[in-house]
Amino acid sequence: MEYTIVGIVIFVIAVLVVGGAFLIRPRHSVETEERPKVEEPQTQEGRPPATVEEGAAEDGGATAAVAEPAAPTAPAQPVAPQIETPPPSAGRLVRLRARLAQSQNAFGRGLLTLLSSDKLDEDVWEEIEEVLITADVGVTSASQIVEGLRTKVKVLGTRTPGDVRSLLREELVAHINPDLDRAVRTEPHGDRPAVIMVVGVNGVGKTTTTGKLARVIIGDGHTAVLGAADTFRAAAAEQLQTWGERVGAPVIRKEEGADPASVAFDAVTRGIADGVDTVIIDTAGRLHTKTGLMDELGKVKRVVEKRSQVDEVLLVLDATTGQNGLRQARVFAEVVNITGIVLTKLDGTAKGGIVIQVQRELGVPVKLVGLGEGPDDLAPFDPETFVDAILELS
Ligand SMILES: Nc1nc2c(ncn2[C@@H]2O[C@H](COP(=O)(O)OP(=O)(O)OP(=O)(O)O)[C@@H](O)[C@H]2O)c(=O)[nH]1
Ligand SMILES: [Mg+2]
Repeated sequence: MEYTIVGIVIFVIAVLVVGGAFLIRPRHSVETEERPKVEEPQTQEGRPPATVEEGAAEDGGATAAVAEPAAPTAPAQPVAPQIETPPPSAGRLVRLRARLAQSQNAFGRGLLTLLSSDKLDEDVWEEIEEVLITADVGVTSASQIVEGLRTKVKVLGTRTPGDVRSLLREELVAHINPDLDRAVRTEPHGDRPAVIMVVGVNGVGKTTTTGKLARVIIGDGHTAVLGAADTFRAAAAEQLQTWGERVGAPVIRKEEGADPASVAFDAVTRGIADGVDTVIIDTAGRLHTKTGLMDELGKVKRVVEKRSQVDEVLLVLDATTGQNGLRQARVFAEVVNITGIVLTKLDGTAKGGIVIQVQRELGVPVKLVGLGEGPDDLAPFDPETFVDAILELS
């Protein structure tokens, strides 16, 4: 009986074990067959993208944007300003001559027409002198030019249009004086940079010229630091900063109302530390008294000279302002030792004769001319190219 009970128990256990084996089928393989295949998003390198948390853990969150590959636009990253490479300065006046020819048309054409008159009588010579004076050549130079032309015409006898042009060309070039040294001194002295101060009354184009000159220097393969010593307005430093950033030139600036001399000093100190070739210092034009002007510019110069010599003091003069501009230029020339003139806005005036007058009045050469508001519209001045443009000679 006992054997029978044990046998029945063994049979029941056997039935349960075998039945369970059939009933409990592996679910895993079914699932893999039935679940639709989901593509894992891949990065370009073929790796699955990191999650925000992973990116953040690895590099402080800098790569967080990578965690959202499906997003059509990634969040904007701070973009480093694009540094421009300005063109070299050589041949710029030739390239910009069309602007000169345009604006000086009245001047050059008027003279050529009068000189080609059949009869050169007293009235015609007077008219010629008037055209010269109207073009801001100055009274003394105008009468000397007329004298020179009268003598040459007499010697020549007959006059072809070609003769007239070359007579006039010769006379004008001689009055602009091609022998003057017009090089802007931008070369460093050993471990000291060259220092250029840019001065002039307000609105003439000092800051623009400082920016354009930095581009000339950098375009010619050298380096520069800019000093924003016009601390009258915060906007002045801002304006210069924009110029500097475009060409990668550091701009030294301080808060509005800071001492201009200390800005200039810091700019030169930075120039020495960085081993740059040239430091250019933009100054303020809003000075109401001659004493104030003398004090400020004198101090800037003296303080700069504690670090490096001042190689150039460039006086910026707006060519459209005529006699008024000249009067102001004279005041500057009395308080600082001007080494060169930058004549701006020559693109917007027919009064190019001011080149002759300003050199004569101040006894310093025009070294650069501004021919537009574009960043590369500043050109080294060359008397022959200038006169050829006025007379439309190629
Ligand atoms: N057409 C033309 N405009 C120029 C030239 N040079 C400068 N300008 C313009 O003249 C205006 C005054 O230039 P700025 O460089 O700000 O003059 P600034 O002497 O620094 O003026 P302040 O800082 O106020 O004393 C700007 O609108 C310049 O774009 C030039 O050669 N031709
Ligand atoms: Mg300015």
